[in-house]
Amino acid sequence: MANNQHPITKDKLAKAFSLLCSAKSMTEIYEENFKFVSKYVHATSRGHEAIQIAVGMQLEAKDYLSAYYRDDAMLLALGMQPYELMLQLMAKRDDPFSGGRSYYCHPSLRQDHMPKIPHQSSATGMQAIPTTGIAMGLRYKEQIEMPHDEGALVVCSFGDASITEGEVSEAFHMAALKQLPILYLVQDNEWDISAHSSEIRRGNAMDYIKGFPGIESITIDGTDFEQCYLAVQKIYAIIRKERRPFLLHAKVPLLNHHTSGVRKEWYRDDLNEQIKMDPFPKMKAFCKNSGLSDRELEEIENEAKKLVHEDFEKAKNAEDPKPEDLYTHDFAPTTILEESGIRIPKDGEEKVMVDCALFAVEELLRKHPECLLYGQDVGKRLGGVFREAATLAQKFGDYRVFNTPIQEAFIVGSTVGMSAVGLKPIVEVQFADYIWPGLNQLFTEVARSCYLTNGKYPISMILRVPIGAYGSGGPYHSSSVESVVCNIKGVKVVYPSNGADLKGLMKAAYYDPNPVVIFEHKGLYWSKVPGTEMAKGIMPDEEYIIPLGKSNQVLIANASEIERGNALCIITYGMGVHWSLNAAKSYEGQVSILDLRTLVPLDTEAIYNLVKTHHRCLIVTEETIENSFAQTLAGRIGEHCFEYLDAPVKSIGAKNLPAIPLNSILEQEMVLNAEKVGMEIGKLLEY
Ligand SMILES: Cc1ncc(C[n+]2csc(CCOP(=O)(O)OP(=O)(O)O)c2C)c(N)n1
Ligand SMILES: [Mg+2]
Repeated sequence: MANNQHPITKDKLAKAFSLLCSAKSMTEIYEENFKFVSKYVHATSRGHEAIQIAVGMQLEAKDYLSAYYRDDAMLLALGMQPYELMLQLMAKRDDPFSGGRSYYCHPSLRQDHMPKIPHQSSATGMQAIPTTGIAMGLRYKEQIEMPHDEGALVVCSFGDASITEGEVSEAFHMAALKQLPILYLVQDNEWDISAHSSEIRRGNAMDYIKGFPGIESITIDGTDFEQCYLAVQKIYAIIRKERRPFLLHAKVPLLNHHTSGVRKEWYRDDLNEQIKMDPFPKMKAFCKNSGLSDRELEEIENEAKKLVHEDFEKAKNAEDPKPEDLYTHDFAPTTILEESGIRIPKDGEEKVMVDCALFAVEELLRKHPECLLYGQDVGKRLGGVFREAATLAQKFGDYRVFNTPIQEAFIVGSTVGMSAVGLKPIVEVQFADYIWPGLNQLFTEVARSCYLTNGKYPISMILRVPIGAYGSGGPYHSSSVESVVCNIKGVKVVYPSNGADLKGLMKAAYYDPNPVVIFEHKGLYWSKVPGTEMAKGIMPDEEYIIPLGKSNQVLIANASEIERGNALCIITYGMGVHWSLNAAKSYEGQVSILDLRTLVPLDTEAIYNLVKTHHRCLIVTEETIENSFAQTLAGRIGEHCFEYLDAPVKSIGAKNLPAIPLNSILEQEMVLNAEKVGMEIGKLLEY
């Protein structure tokens, strides 16, 4: 019974009851106005309110939350107003989360006096990794004694069916391994959409979590507010103090539709049973037992209803986004706009490309405690399978430079959380061939965060990706993947051809507030491939920085050849630069070469200017050519420079086959080389 000695004081209980009434009224008003509100899909908390309110009410401003699409009662408990939630329901301009870009109850919050909510997608279970990344970031700050909020915790909320997503296990694994201050709240209503738990799982979250020693778990009746509140209170206290993970399994009924678009009558036979578990009458009874009178409760209920009705009308009349609102916050603005520092210092040392990257990272780590590096095998003594991070763990410690398990999704997606707490992670997937398990996180969580939070949560991270074919790497250590990555809007993509550029671009990527993928060609790392000596050279100084999106002309044809129409320009990047430079030796003075260095954003100005003066253009890529970045570029050049062209824009790359074979004869047949590029130059000059 709640009295003023009880942890749930009468005031708190009245507040909780009021929140439940608001959430319930919201479901009801949405139902009454179904035709109007179902223009945009929504789901509501009906049946889940008690646990959500218990979790939301006890969060503090220093905490972090990932709430899922059914958590509207939890958002009310944080202090959000029905009106604010309804602005998102109707996708209005002032929707505080996304400005009308995302669905109902897809929150993101960054206000001093409230818990913080970074972006999370609508993809079930995918929030587990970013949210666990927040907890990892909080822990890191504590470990290296950066300024931090003592005892801050993280809550990751999801439904029972979403935890069967594979990526959730990566998050649990890391939370258990690193003992992170996070609560996983699983709201178990026994339903996926229409698939009942009896059809799609053997055990529940409690069984599953046993596979992750170090995560304590309890199961509760998620409709009993008192039980929920006390359990959450206890768990929060432990997490705040002991810094370790928990899973709370709350059993709840789903009393409303799955979503506005998938109606419960279509597939459910358990509604009469489930209604008996309704938390509303239970909460009311608890309130009465605790000394709230019928009149008080009625007043609270009426008050909540009134507010919800007023807010609904107000939200209906709120302004819609304007067409021009579409274009804001795709990227956060960067301050790095000019090349600066010294590219070739007088007393500089010659370094291979891989060491230029290593020094760049070392300089960043030395300067910025918020910089850290993790990925497979980058820590301890090895320092990366290419030794691209050699010595860094010894120099900066295992908290800052560490090995992860083989979990590309976690490596990539955790940066969302790291960035949300003010860190700047540099992470790595071991080979481009293995980027695929991380691409879901890159696309769904990382790339869209800035845009879908209306600029509140840009993700500052670097993803280093060793790439490229180089001496019989075979089908799983040779692939090129840049076209796929360039297609993910919201990510910048860098692909340098030499060490000086890699160092300067790594710095710009670090200071860029957006996610940057850096492709680093394995064949250029040590200039071991004949003809790639230009990839090594004098290493630039510490201040050297190259803005993203600026290409570099690495070969200039003779003005007289250009004037006579005897020249062409090559647009290329990565290994293509080296093939082209070597091929151009047979056409002295006739070839200009533009090294793009950055693929997104693209230096279109330099490209078009060069094409307009040369009238012939060859695009060289290592990728298979069909549907590639290179072909798109050729199309763009055709569109913008048509009147200036004396020949079709030609793009060349690898043969269109699914994989680069192991056998060196087959590999050479498939991939370009200087000779093949030379032949194309000849043909294009003669055109
Ligand atoms: C990756 C992904 N696959 C499928 C969906 C479609 N989907 C939306 S909700 C849902 C069911 C999730 O059930 P659960 O996690 O138990 O949450 P509940 O809706 O029951 O609260 C599915 C399959 C999705 N959003 N994301
Ligand atoms: Mg469910």
